[in-house]
Amino acid sequence: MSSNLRIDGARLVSRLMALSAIGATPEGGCRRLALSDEDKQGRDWLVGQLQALGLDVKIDAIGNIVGILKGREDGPAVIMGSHIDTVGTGGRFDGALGVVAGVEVLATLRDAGLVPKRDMAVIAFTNEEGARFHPDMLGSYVWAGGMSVAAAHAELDADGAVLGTELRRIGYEGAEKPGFLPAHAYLEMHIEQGPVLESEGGGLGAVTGIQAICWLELTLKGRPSHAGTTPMAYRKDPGLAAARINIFANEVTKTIPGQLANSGVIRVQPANVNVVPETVVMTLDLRNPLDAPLAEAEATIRSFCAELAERDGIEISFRDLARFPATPFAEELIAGMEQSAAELGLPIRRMISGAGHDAQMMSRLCPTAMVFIPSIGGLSHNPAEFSTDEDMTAGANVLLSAAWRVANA
Ligand code: HGY
Ligand code: MN
Ligand code: MN
Ligand code: MN
Repeated sequence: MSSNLRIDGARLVSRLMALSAIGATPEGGCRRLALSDEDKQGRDWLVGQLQALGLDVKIDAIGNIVGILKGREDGPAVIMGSHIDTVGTGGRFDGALGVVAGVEVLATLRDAGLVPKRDMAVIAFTNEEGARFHPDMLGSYVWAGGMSVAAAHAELDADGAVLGTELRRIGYEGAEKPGFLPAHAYLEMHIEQGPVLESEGGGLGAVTGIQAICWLELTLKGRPSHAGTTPMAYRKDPGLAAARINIFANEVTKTIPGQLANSGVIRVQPANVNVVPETVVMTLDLRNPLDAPLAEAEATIRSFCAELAERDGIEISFRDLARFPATPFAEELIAGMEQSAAELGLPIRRMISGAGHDAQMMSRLCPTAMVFIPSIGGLSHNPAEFSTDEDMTAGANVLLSAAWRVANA
């Protein structure tokens, strides 16, 4: 590839904006929950883009969408990708940018008449966010063999909708077996989703790996009673216990280095102003760059809950929603991202990813790395999520260079 080949930044941005119009929210973000009608529209749009490029388009049994540019030789492919599903308060860039950047890399090679030694592909994984179905990174987890198609199809959302039924409803239960395309390497471009790059004056991130993650669902069962007549000492109040657990999980982040905790879901039943709750379902999102301190944090929180249940006379049960270890990326690919940025005269620094990504799953299969671009204001999972055209173009040029190098090595 001539060293001055570049992606078409305007085309990259216009594709991203076209996708962003699907599931656009009044606040300026996107809401395309996995397997929703908006997700289907986004999928239909993407398939149309891949077909228009003349790529070989395949869909697997969990709805992962793959566009393949044939190489000169048969064998494992260099895959680029991410996801197009969003969280409920999603932005325009999380996931979508990595998919349209992969499309842009293949379009650029096609325009230049360049045929790589190896197949190159772009993939959009199903349900990366885990906002509707669990675990997160589900499509790449199934692709990487971590979860069976049957188990994934049986997953339920909070309203009892069945993943497999939803997949068929939107017409995306494909014929291919997940993982059908052997991977030589996986490269993902993504927004940082945090403040680090921007706070250091910008530049790109050569991602060294992804922190460990543990999502727990807690069901707290107490005794519904009258909020006016029941003396405090007589109450079995799961609502109060849930608040205590949330505060305790936050306290643990002060004693265990690198520990993060979030309680994003708290559902109270019967949710009446004058009833001491009967049941509370809450979630804990626990993360740490290292596995051992995360395990320590989880154990500490579980023993706090056991004591609380005993003392307050309530039942507390746990369900795993997601549990993935800290995941280091491949040194030669991280160095490749740095080399590509240097050749393009772009500043880049190594960093860990706070967020989970499909790359966390793909690293089970093949050498994997990511390139980050700055998130303005460090915001993500927020409609105000923003990255500049310039940074998107820079990141996609690094992706082009790094992917081409590994596809021809
Ligand atoms: O939660 C995460 O880190 C990812 O956005 N699913
Ligand atoms: Mn993402
Ligand atoms: Mn996300
Ligand atoms: Mn993610």
